[in-house]
Amino acid sequence: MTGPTPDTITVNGHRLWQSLMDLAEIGAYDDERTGLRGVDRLALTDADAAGRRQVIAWMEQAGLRVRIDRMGNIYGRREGTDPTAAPVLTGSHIDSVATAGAFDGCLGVLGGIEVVRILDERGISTRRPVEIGVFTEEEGVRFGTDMLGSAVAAGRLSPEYAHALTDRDGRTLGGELIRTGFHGPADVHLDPPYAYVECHIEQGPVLAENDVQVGVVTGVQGISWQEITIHGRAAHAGTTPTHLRADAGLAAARIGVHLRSMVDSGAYGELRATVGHLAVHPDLTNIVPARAELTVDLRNPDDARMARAEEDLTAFLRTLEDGTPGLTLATRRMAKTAYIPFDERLQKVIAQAADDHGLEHISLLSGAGHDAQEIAALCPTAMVFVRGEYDGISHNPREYSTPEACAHGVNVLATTLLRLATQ
Ligand code: HGY
Ligand code: MN
Ligand code: MN
Ligand code: MN
Repeated sequence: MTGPTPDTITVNGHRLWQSLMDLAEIGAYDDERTGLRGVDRLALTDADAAGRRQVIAWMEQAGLRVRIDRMGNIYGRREGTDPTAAPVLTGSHIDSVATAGAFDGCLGVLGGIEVVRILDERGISTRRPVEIGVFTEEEGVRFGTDMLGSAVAAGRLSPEYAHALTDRDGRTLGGELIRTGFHGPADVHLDPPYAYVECHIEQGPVLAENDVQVGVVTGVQGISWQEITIHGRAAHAGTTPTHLRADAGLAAARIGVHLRSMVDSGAYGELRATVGHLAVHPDLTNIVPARAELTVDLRNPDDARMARAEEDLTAFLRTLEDGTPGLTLATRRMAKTAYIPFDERLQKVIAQAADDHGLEHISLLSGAGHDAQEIAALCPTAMVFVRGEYDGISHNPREYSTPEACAHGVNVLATTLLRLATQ
């Protein structure tokens, strides 16, 4: 049957948009260079804490019962008629990178709250409870491991490991949870939900290229993060002959070039490699760098090819070290996740909801990491992608989805959650 059925529900797109804009003002900054307004709300900073308090207020206004666990994960719960039934879970994250837009993660959290508001306004009760999760440190850019809160909730990482992680100023995540008041009492291990569906911006160009409004996500590619520290020898840039140098800066540059040659070789399938952080010390024009630090972000939908890329990079680092007297390299594993396929039955429920809303949709793999890839260890999991403008740029103040695109995605989420919660 095509076309709207009674459980094809639509949300209040204007109210959703307003809450997205209001939340984006918390941690907002003006980018002088571009004149754009960005968001800087790193996990467990004062801005993130203020954003969390705002989301909790909206959850409580929507009648949700709120709990906070030892990782600072926030859950808002709308009871069902059968309190013994496992809940349908939705949600995402509101922590951001330092140069963010208004939508990454926030759309999934505020979209979930909007779904609950509509269920109440329409007087719809569901057998299953509906819960909205707000997961801590999804971005991983402050404490170095991404999808951290959801990985602990799903039992892949321990709270002790997470609490001990430090930011670049040496502050621990555990200490920041206490300082901001988000070291909650609730059990950090999530009871397996009935299903988890997350709505998120695509953060890429595929939906727009195919001129469709909604993406049914088939899975998330694997992620490998490591930090490399290179120790060389400081030396005068003018007086030191090249053959006497142990140049840490040069070694870092060679690693970046080698990563690109690995990608271009095609030997690692659809490998993507990024050196996002690079610092040399003492970072002065006329001194050969004594030390360099860089991060390597690898992505690959094929776990075997990812493993081979990591091994070959390690071998290259050894060659670099052996080939330069006085140079030593140390690596630190920051994050590692495998390719995660999403639940096919849930993907069909999402696709049917999109059809019932008359929305064109395609299936696609997620290039970005998401909390859903962690929660998938607990229950059937899938995602709804929302189209982005400007080639889907993200992790940038230019990140933008139209009010209509956001409403389309959350309407599909709402109808999907309602259908699952009445099963
Ligand atoms: O890194 C990622 O893919 C995600 O945005 N945390
Ligand atoms: Mn995100
Ligand atoms: Mn992100
Ligand atoms: Mn993500």
